[in-house]
Amino acid sequence: MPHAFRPVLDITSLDAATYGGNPALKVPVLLDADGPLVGTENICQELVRRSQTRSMVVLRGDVADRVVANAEEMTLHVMSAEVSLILAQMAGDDRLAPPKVRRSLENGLGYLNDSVDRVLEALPADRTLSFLEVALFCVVTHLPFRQVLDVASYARLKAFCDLFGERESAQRTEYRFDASS
Ligand SMILES: N[C@@H](CCC(=O)N[C@@H](CS)C(=O)NCC(=O)O)C(=O)O
Repeated sequence: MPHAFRPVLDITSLDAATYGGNPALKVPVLLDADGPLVGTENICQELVRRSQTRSMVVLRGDVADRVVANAEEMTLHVMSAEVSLILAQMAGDDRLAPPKVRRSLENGLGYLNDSVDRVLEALPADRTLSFLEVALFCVVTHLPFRQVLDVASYARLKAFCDLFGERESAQRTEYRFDASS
C-alpha cells in the first residue's frame, strides 16, 4: 500500500504535533484518513487486518503457552527500560535513571537468552511472522546501536538475531539516524 515515513527528528520535543498528535509524545503513530493510531501493537494489528494475512501472523497473546507469554512481556519490558535509559542519556546523565532500570533490563535479557530456544519451539511452525520475534530482534539489535548495552554475552539471543537478520525485511530496515536534509 502507498505510504510515507515521517521521522521525528527531535525526540525531546514537547509538542504533541511533532508526534502526529500523540499526547504521550512517543513514536510510532500511524496517520491515515481516520486520524492518528498510536502504539506499536495497535499499528501492527491494523496492518495485519489490511494485509489479510492474519492466519500467517502470530500477534501478542495468540499463543497460550506461558513461555511465550512471559517472553512477550519481558521483551516489551526490555524495550521500555531501554527507552528510559536513552531518555536519561539524552538528558545528559544515564545515572538519572534509577539503578533498578538497568538491572531489570539485564535480568530481562538474561531470561530471554535462557528461554529463547523454547519460545521459538512453542510458536506455531507455519507462521510467516510473529510480533515476538520482530520485537525481540528489534530490541536486541537496538541496544548496541544506541550504545546502551553490549549484547555479545547473550549468545542464544545473538544466534537468534543472526538467523532472523538474514530476512530481506530485516536487511532492508537496518537502524540509522535520520537527518533533516
Ligand atoms: N507503548 C508504546 C511505546 C512507544 C515508545 O516508547 N517509543 C519510543 C521509541 S524511541 C519513544 O517514542 N521514545 C521517546 C520518549 O519516550 O520520549 C508503543 O508500543 O508504541
